Amino acid sequence: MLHCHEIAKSPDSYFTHFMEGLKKRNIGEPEFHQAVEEVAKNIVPFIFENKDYMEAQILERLTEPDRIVSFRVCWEDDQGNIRTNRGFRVQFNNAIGPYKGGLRFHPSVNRGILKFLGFEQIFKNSLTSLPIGGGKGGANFNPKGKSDREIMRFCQAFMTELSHHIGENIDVPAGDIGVGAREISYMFGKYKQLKKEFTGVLTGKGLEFGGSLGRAEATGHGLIYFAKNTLDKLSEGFKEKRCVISGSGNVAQFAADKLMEFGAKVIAMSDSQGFILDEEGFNHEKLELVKQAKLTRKPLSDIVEKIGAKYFNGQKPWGVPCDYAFPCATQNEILQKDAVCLVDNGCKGVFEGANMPCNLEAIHYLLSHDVLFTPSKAANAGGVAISALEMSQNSMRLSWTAEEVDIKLQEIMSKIHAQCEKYGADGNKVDYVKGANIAGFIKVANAMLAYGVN
Ligand code: NDP
Ligand code: 2IT
Repeated sequence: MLHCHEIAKSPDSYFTHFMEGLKKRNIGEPEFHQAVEEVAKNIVPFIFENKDYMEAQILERLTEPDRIVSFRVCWEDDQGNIRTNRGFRVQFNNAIGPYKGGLRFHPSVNRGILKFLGFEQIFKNSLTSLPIGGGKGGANFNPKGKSDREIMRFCQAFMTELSHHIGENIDVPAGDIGVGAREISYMFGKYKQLKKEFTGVLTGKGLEFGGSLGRAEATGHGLIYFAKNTLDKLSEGFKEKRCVISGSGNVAQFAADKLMEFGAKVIAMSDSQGFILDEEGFNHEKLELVKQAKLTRKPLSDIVEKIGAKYFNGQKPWGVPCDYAFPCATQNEILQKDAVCLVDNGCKGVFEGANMPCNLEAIHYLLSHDVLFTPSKAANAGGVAISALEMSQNSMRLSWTAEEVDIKLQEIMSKIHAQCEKYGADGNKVDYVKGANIAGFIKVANAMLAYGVN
């Protein structure tokens, strides 16, 4: 094995050697390779100028999770059949606080996807300036088509095992795809019963039992506050701007809500089956129909007539001419060909609400065509930030008003923007990818340096 000073001749050779090693050690995990590559492109040149980080092997240590637990989740469906799923928790890094990150229930969930999400979460959580480390978990369980009782039994079985690994000062999960307030409630109830304690072990809880006002809205609203910060800098605004959103779940709904409040025209939303195009623009009544459909896990095609819009089955919305695009569904939903479509149709900004919705080629294409681009670890950090504030409120045993939380959310998103400006300054522009990666890295890396070798 080559030692770091032997391969440290140039950032390029270090990067190539580092990525080769990472891919060899993490076979069959393309999403994890992608997330690390995006970060390493910025961090390798940075650690060349800041050799303490290189000598302490911080990048190598940061890309190896502290631990991963994988477990069987066994439950009974309504017909009395025994069903088995696989659950995970990736505890990636707790240098600056307890592991923190969502739980995803989706049939695609596997170890590599949760490692990419947990890795991203380290940097995102650091950017919030709050004391939270990085983690992620979930199961390859498909909530679609399941009865409420089946969802309950699955959540309880999942928590029965997960409860051994989490705690308010150890690891505090929350929601993600397929996990909202209902699932968090079932899991919280089970944890409370098993441990005989009432502690803030999950966030995104119901308001009656320790949830924070504004948490449900936080990711989507935070995304639009962040986008507004970037547009303010360019003396641009949202008024009458054509906005296309992918997804129609938690993040997408509240992104749409805030965009409408800022006077933008939300003309498209999507789900895993297709997209709705409404040239008039969504209003609150139409958005309410989307919320109700998604609460009962129905496809958008069911409500398209009521909304009075066009429906495009099996298609993504990136061919719709727009000013700004907000991918808020899932990873790798904007590939290079989609980026080409967006640019050809006049799109001037892409703001990531989902985690890693643009692949590396798409990001490169957008940036080289002068499209404003903000990466998820900065732009969607509002959700986990308010989760951290839910933890604070639980510790203090009090709750803040919706207005107080909203003001804090705006301040946090502005501070993240300022950190991106500081570390991503590029002439009179800002490289938000570089800024978010370096700012997120420094705090975690300094904590790791302070701890010595462990
Ligand atoms: P939800 O489950 O509430 O909604 C997900 C939406 O995305 C649904 O409309 C769903 O379609 C669609 N979708 C999911 N998977 C796919 C897929 N493989 N292909 C196409 N469409 C898909 O999840 P959230 O809104 O919570 O999460 C959306 C994204 O935001 C994820 O990337 C998540 O990691 C990220 N995120 C979430 C945060 C949160 O606080 N919830 C915080 C930060 C990031 P359908 O309705 O048909 O299933
Ligand atoms: O990706 C994310 O930041 C989340 N799913 C939210 C995590 C959290 O702990 O609130």
